[in-house]
Amino acid sequence: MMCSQSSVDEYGMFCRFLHFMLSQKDRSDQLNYEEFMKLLATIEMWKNEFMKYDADQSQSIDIYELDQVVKSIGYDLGGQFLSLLISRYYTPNHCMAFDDFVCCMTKLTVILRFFKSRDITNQGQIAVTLDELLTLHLCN
Ligand SMILES: [Ca+2]
Repeated sequence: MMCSQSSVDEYGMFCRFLHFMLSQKDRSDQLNYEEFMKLLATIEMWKNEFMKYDADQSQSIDIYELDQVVKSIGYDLGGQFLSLLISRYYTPNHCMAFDDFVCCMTKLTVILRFFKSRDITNQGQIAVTLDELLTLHLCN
């Protein structure tokens, strides 16, 4: 099934990418040449990941394919979390286009990276201050 629409337009995706990249750097709200090239490389990397996990080459990620993607980054989807992802990133015809895939995976990657950096004992639990939680939320 082809994905006829996404929940994020191209401009929105680019803005989210820029925001993501800027939040990872010095917060100067500017991209230098090196950072811009890194942005392009990141988009290319996500494109390759999208094509890799789009097993049926439908140009969209279905729920089974999403499960494989998320497992590849170290997370096992639970039912409640899967429902949230579907409601947030899937179109009414149950597919996830490339731009939604990028937004979803970028957010998941940042959150998982944050969590793993705090889960030093690898117990699956961390303590987070309200300020850290709000910062994480606003930077994504
Ligand atoms: Ca597919």
